[in-house]
Amino acid sequence: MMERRDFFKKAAAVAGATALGTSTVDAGTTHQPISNRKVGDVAFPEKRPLITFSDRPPLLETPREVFTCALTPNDQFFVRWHMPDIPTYIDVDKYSFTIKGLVDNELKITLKDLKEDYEQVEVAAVLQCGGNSRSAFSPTPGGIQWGSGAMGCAMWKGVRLRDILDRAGLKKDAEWLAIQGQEKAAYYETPNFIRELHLDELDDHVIVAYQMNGEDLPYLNGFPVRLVIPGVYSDSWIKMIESITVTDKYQKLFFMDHAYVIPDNECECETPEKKFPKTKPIWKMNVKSIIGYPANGDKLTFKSQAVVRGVAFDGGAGIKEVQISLDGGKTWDKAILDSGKLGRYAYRTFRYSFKPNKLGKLEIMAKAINKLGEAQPLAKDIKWNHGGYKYNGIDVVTVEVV
Ligand SMILES: Nc1nc2c(c(=O)[nH]1)N[C@H]1C(S)=C(S)[C@@H](COP(=O)(O)O)O[C@H]1N2
Ligand SMILES: [Mo]
Repeated sequence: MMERRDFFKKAAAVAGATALGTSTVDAGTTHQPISNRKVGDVAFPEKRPLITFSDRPPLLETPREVFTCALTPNDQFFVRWHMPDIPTYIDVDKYSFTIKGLVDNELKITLKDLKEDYEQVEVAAVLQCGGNSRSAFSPTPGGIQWGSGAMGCAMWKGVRLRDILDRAGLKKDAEWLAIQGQEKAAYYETPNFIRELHLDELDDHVIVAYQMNGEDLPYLNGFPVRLVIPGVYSDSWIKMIESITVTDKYQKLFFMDHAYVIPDNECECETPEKKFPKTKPIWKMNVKSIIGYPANGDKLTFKSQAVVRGVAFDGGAGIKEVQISLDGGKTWDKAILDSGKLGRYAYRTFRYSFKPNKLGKLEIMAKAINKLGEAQPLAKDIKWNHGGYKYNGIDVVTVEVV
């Protein structure tokens, strides 16, 4: 297996500089925004140019046109890290993660153990940041102004977390897992990136994954090993796992209590003027679709066949249908869905053919409905929250018919 270091050398050779090899940025800031969104002017290892919000930590968004295929290519898969300092070198032969705390046998699991000592499983699942599409909220909440590309779908391969915990043997008081990544906070006031999960929230689909779309995880997507929790927002999908600690108590760690939380009320909503006092962590994803083609500003030819294409998904109930409107939402027509063979946690791709019969601006809208009957709301009906989480308004692109 290639050492990760080699990837940096390669990226540096191609572009003259790699974003992560340099460390001129003061490490105290949690992120260093680049003022305008632009497609990569810095090279990131194993990545094609992506929409770049920051290089330290890397914050990279997938362009819309990638959302026409069911599996997102690894080199176009979005990237989100919280700390400016993430390990730039991992010794593959020495790497292991630990299972500790309230277990009968503390385990140190190497990549080889993971690949050889446990049953291997695969799951296709969407990884989506809770803040995906944040920039579509009105007014716009603070935070990274993601468009629709803080998401991707991959075929993940690894081992069931359950099987690992069974091997360790949970003590009878075991209730919570605290999962920690390898990166360390720059200053002691900044908490490490740890997520706490209740054991009841884990099912057999939760895996510790070392492979993505048939290859090693890309370095920036969590090499060598990350958590995959199908159907759930990705702040819980800890990358570059260092340890899993079993506890009997919830430890109130920063990212659970302060970030990635929404109002704990029926509508999960609040007003910009008044914060709802009680919060809960985001968890299951809501139903959503994104049009991959055409994109805003594209030109379609009058009276010739055009095909709208995109992806739809939800938290695992499964997509029932995707509807398209060409008249501002007055009438809706069914799009054709793919067979769904990747399973209920993956993207369903859709397509819709039509012939534009009017010259000028045309709005194309896509609305997904899941098997529970939940549908995407119109942008104007979207419920607002301070974190800018869970945006799932009906997607709209505006094209020009010429
Ligand atoms: N170790 C670690 N894991 C992490 C994070 C992080 O900062 N550190 N960020 C989380 C968040 S909020 C997101 S959106 C996803 C992003 O995963 P990706 O970079 O593979 O797209 O990783 C999650 N896991
Ligand atoms: Mo995220």
